Amino acid sequence: MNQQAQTFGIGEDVDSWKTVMLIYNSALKEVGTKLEILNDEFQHVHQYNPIEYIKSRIKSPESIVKKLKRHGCESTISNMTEYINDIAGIRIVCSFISDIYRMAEMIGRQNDLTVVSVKDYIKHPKRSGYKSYHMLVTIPIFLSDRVIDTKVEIQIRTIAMDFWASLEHKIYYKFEGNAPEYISQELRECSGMISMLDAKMLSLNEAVGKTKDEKK
Ligand code: 0O2
Repeated sequence: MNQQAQTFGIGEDVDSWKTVMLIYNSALKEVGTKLEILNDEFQHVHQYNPIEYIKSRIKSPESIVKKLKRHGCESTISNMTEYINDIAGIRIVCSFISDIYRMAEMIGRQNDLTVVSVKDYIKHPKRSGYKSYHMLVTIPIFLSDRVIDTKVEIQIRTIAMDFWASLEHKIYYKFEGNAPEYISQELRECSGMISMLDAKMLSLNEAVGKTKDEKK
């Protein structure tokens, strides 16, 4: 039977909190499995793992309400599914910057995923110094009587970018977004150091690869 896919936030028989959470959780499982398969296949072909680790989470109700407020929207289920893109979020942490783009390309080639948008905060860091590669994708979730295209935000970053982002997140929230300028400035400087570290690690890794090839 061919079922017509319904996009979350448009088809309004997805009305209860529990149903919505069941669907987002299913989307996280589907995308998580896909990523593990890609990583296993990569390991099999290249004897190398591009992914260090994967974390996934469902956004907390408090964060959803806060974000809706920031968007100037009422806290309703339909606003939440329509306007909040990162209710289901997966973070892929890679060793090297080159792995990030490799992963993004592999994800983009998956036929049953639709890439809705991409934000490259590595090439274009945020003013805070934040760096990461974000992909908003939808994945069809097959329920017993309908198919729901569900949004998942994938953040791909290096270990160093993840280290910076999680500390900056803690500091930012301590000051509730109003950190003194010298702290923001120092965080931006730390972000620059992280980029140098990432670049250095990548060049060392490439140098080691070349040495290995020459020995063959
Ligand atoms: P939390 O608590 O991590 O969930 P959009 O509606 O998608 O266009 P949005 O959501 O602001 O607007 O998009 P963006 O910029 O892609 O940010 C999404 C997420 O990226 C954030 O979710 C953070 O997780 C992370 N992020 C973005 N900017 C920063 C930053 O400057 N520092 C840190 N540490 N993380 C950042 P939330 O909901 O804001 O927060």
